[in-house]
Amino acid sequence: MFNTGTIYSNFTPLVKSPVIGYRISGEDVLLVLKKLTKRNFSKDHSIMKLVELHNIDGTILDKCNVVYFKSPNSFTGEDVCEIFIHGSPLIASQLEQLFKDLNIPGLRLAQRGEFSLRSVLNNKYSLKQAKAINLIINNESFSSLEYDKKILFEGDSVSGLDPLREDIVNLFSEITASIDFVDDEVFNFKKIIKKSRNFFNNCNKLLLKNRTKIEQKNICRVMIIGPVNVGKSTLFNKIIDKNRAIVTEIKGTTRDILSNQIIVDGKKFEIFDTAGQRSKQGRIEKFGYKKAQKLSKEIDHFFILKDKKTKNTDLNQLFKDFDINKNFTLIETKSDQFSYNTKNIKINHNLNREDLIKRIKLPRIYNKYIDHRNHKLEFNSNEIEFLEKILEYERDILNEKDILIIAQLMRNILDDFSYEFGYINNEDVYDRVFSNFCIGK
Ligand SMILES: Nc1nc2c(ncn2[C@@H]2O[C@H](COP(=O)(O)OP(=O)(O)OP(=O)(O)O)[C@@H](O)[C@H]2O)c(=O)[nH]1
Ligand SMILES: [Mg+2]
Repeated sequence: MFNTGTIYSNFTPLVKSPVIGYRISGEDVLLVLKKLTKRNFSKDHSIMKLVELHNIDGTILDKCNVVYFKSPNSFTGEDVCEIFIHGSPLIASQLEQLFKDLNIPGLRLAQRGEFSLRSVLNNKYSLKQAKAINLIINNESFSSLEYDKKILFEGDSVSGLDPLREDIVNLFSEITASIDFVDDEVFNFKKIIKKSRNFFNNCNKLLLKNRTKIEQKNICRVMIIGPVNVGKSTLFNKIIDKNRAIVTEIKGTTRDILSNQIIVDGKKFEIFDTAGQRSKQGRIEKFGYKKAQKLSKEIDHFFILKDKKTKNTDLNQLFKDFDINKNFTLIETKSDQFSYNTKNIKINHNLNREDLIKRIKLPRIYNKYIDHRNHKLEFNSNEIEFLEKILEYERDILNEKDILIIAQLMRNILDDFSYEFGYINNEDVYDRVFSNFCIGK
């Protein structure tokens, strides 16, 4: 599984950007640095240094920041260096060519995940923590992100699977011990089945509770609706901070639904701009309006926009057309042009984005619909899959009459846990089996 050699790879995408990062790990890091920079880094560990990188012919490849981490105080536990070249994919390709031209035996491009693998093999991280790093990068929801960060920073013991692993080690120890040493076989068998049933019941309960939590959405969907020309698209563009929707003085400018995801104060929203309501809609406009109506069932909150020209009949029509309960805010637009004497929220296109978002109370709307306090997770999605796999043993074990077969199935579960956590528990089991014995037995 473990391939030797000093490995290198970019750790940022190879696209035009302010910087591109390369990481090198292995015993020849100092040698590589010496050849690249003509300096000895052995005393300069964990310090960012601005240096020149030299090509083989002595010309300068780049002038950039380099940091060297001395083993074992690095991500992989080996000597590591990170090079932050200017963010040109061309310089990156020159650097990769240079790595080859250095002719250092064993210096090679890293395989996928090889840095993390080395960090696990060198006991810098547990397998679970290494997996958590990957999940953190790929997480789509804040609740999962918080859970995976906890595993990474605090270790395996915070995983919801850890107590279950304990249970299964105990159960397996008890079964193995009882096979050889218990006198009342029937009583013993019943006791083991009862404990197994409790174990699976607990797994089922946890699965049910956490699966729905993971599936619970964490995006707040907000739809902007209103009569034509009131300034819906203007508000939409301001909220999403882009000029996505066309804004003109022509009534019926927006015809299709537009949507955009944004994060405000760490809260995720999907904002929808819609075709305006009016009695004489064009064919395409009508089509778009219908699409918005259909989607309204899935919307958390509506911003209903009106201006001085909006009639009550227009508003009533909107309430008829869309699936709205009490989940709306009435907003009066163009307050620079019209004066209102109502208590409704008033906006105009001269407000800056920050003030606008405050005025329409976007973060508060999120809290109302998405209660993120309830989102504390005990498992991540991988662990939920694992739990489902474990539950496939339930029927076989609870229906089995032969204690030896039950023991074997328990052994399989234990192996699955070992695989999940990245270690084999033989010692754990032996310790418990024998510590449960009476002296002399
Ligand atoms: N004075 C003033 N004009 C505004 C304001 N907001 C929008 N407008 C103007 O009103 C017109 C319509 O704006 P839009 O944002 O396209 O309105 P809409 O509701 O999306 O219109 P439809 O897509 O046709 O339904 C444009 O000419 C805007 O420049 C505002 O706050 N003040
Ligand atoms: Mg519009």
